Amino acid sequence: MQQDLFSSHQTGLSQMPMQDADVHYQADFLDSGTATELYQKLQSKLAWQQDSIQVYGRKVKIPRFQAWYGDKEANYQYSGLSMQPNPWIKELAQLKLTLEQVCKTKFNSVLANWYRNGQDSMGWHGDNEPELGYQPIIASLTLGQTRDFDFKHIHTGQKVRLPLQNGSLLMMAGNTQKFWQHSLPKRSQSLGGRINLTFRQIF
Ligand SMILES: O=C(O)CCC(=O)C(=O)O
Repeated sequence: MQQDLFSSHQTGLSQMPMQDADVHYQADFLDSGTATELYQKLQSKLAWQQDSIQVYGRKVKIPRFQAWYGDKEANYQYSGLSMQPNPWIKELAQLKLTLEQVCKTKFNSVLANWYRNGQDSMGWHGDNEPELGYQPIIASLTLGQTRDFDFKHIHTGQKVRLPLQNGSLLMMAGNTQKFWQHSLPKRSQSLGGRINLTFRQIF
């Protein structure tokens, strides 16, 4: 892998035609070779943990592994979990700088999600915790297996499906988290692993 891992990234985000939202997507942000290599590196290198949440009074393991990296003060509360950041590693710090230029904003943390197979998933939610601030900008990079990413408008119920492919970048901004929820549904087919990196600014 070259010195600057991401110097060859493409910039060509396209806006999705979604009302009450500001969503941009680029399928080939990283070329597939770079994305696959990065998937393998991060899968073995990140401090993955499988947390549990309370569901109807029962402790249930979430169906994916997660790791949180960022600046010291970037503590994140989410579904009753409090995540303390691991210090930046080289690959994530380089990506952060690249994505800050592309998205024209600052990020101080990244949530990494590792979906081992089609059974791993994430339920409906909005990234609207107070510490993400007003109109959060979230840069979401996919490495590995293509997975469907679903949006649902909280008032109209309208649904939009976007298959996120290896090396793709999804940027959500503006009112997206206010009016839309998103999820990564389970799949019964046998699917390979996927890592998703969501860069955020925690206030
Ligand atoms: O894996 C994905 O693309 C979804 C991640 C997500 O929704 C989140 O981290 O809030």
